Amino acid sequence: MKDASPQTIYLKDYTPFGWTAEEVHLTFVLAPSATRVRSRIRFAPNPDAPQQDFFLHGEQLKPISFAIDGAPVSPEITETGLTCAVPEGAFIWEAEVEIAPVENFALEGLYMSNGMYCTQCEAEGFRKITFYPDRPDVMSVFTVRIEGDETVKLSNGNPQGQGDGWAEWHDPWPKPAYLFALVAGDLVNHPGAFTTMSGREVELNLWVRPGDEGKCAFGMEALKKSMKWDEEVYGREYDLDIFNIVAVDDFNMGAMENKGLNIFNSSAVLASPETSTDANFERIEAIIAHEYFHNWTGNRITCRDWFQLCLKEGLTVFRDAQFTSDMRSAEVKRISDVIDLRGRQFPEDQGPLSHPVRPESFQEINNFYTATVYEKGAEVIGMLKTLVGDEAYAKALDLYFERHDGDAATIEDWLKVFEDATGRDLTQFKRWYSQAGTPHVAVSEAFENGTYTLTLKQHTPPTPGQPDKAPQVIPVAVGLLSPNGDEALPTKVLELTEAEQSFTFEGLSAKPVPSILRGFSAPVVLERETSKEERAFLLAHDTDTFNRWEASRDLARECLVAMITEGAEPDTAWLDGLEAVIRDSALDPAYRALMLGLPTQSELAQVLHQRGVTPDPDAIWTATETLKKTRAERWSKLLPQLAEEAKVTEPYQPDAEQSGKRALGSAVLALTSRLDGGEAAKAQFESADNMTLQLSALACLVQAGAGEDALAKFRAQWNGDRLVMDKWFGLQVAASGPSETADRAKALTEDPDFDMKNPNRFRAVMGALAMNHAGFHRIDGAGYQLLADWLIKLDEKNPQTTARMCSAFQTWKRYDETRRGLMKAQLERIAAKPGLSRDVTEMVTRLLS
Ligand code: 0A1
Ligand code: ZN
Repeated sequence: MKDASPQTIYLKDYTPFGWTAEEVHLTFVLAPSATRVRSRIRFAPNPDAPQQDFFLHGEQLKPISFAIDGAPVSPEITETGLTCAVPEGAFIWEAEVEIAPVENFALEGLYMSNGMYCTQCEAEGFRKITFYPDRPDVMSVFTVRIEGDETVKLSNGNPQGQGDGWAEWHDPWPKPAYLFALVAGDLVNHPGAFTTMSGREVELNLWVRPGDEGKCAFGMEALKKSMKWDEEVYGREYDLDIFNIVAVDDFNMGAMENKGLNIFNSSAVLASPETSTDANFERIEAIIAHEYFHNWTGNRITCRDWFQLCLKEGLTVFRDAQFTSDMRSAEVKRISDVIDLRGRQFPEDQGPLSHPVRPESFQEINNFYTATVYEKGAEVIGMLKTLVGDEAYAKALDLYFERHDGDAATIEDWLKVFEDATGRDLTQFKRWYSQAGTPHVAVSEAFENGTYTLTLKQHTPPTPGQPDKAPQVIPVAVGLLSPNGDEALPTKVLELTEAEQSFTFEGLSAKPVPSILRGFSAPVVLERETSKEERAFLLAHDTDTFNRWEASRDLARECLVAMITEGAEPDTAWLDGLEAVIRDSALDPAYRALMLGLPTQSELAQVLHQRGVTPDPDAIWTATETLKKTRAERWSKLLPQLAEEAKVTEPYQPDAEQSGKRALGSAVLALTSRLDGGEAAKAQFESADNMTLQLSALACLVQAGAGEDALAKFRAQWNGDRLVMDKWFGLQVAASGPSETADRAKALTEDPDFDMKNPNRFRAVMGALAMNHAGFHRIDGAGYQLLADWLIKLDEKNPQTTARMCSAFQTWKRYDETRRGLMKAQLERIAAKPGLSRDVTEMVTRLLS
């Protein structure tokens, strides 16, 4: 259990460590409950640091022995580390400690997953392996010896030798301890090779548990594509002789970029057509790219301290999004990213957990691996690129790699590179890193004598600790359309820097229709009173594919809001406009599938709340269901035709073209199931030869209340496959009706295959419960209570995953008094639990604040 008396750490207090770690030698003698870790480190005084005590982090370590320059010493040891008197000059530090990986369920430090040893050291896990200055600005060259009976023993860098019961690794690149990794187990390998742009041969390996060999080919190809792309687009070459990836079943996050030895949650790397959906394939390709790209943006250039997390994460998410856009469809990727941003980051920014992209304080850094740091961090880089242009962006990145290679850098360093490369003053732009909250941009317009004026006003609502906000630099991409649908002005980027600013466009023969925030050029909420006719016009004519989709999304939102608040009928004019788009077979099926999507129920709750209406989850659910049914009935003749168009006749490929068709097919099947009670879904379920078709059919059947047989069959078919069974658990909760969601989830937690210690399985059930809006918010509080029960239980084992899942309660203040009271009571119950971890203490305190 962690130290529960929380201490706040501030960015402004940064001081460098008093020593440099010049060389690190580690020896691991592996044993499940008594692994010995011996360290030998050469420390030298750091001339740039102020005078300080010699302090090394260390948690939950059993001390065995300590020596300095060969002579035994007795440091003072506390719960968080040790202090020791040290010589004035350089010295050799030696320590031996004992740890128990088999008892480590927090999955931080060295732990075991299905008999295999593995590590997770970001952010502060290395201190659970040995005493060390566990901070990213202390970088060192590591040599590692592993002793144990396991057939495969891996660490960072290049192999240096191996023999009976031992293996040695040497990583020539100085790195912080958070990038350290070790894996040992009886694993099998899917090998590959890559020749770099300068002609070096790199050995590639994907290590998995026996039985998973058939799920490696796609990941290996994704890795090679990523390596090639980073050479071609960013000029970045891989820098070791070997690159290892390992799949583990028990992992808190998606994956980890340890130098030369990436460790992946098996759900983020293993794939086969029979067991993985198209969405799984796409996610795997993106995560492999993300971790690989970290080799430069994160590893070669790392962060000075954890406040700078967005330096590596924002940039790497931006890079992986560029990669996906290049490999697949850029328009589909952009729309999907915006849906995700609005679904995960906007609620964060609008609630009690709101924090800047670069936070200024934290108690537990693991609580800041958030959508704000990652996804908004990537949006900030996208805006920077839009503002300076593609060429200047490329120039600035070259300068960044040249200037900071080998550094532990800051956001100031990053922005200075752009200032030097472009001559631009980025002082105001920097507010994107320090101001929390989503800016709102209100638009008004005027047209007189051929001159069209757009007036933009920006305003960011207060967030915790930040009542007043200064104006930010907002790139607003705008295009103007003539009344006949032609483009009167192609896309132009307006730079909004003031609280209020007007932009004029001259020489227009008629009042144009503006298309604003094209491509979603900034992560803001656009406020504009627009007529339905104008939106329908944009839906029919906008040349910007993002805004064309956005027009339909706006109409869908307005239609649902009117249904919820006024009991209005579905907007048939919008449905007709939308029908024209989805009928257009010249358009990409994936795009048409996105067009068929509706705002989520949680997004509708947020919109209502913003308009001063208390959201009623049941009313939102009912309106959404009614609209779905209306659409199905209205388009009943069109559906078979679309289903035909969506058919794939070639053998399964998880590429953009085929998956786009299947996405359209599954949207059509969901509508059809509202008319035929699940008949077509049943047929698809029976005949499916890939997981995408099988799972979408199963979801329709469960949703239609006709899923019991199929669920049993699915379980019998996939019982031995942990990743597929996660889908079985999750889908039942996700697709069930609001009155039964919590009961279903509860019953599943009693299933013998429910294992709370496995984060994937826990999230499958509890994550799906939290995401099922009307189900989670059932008025008797059963959903809240069930989640809180399990969060309390899980915290004893795995504080990190527990803390992340507390965010399910982040919107609690927007609901009615009854629900608010029920959620608050659950948060207070969690907070009152004796021995609560530091991670969860921080989260519930912020949520209740
Ligand atoms: N750096 C990884 C994310 C990550 C963060 C923390 C972890 O454990 C606490 C694990 C992974 C990435 O961005 O992919
Ligand atoms: Zn990352």
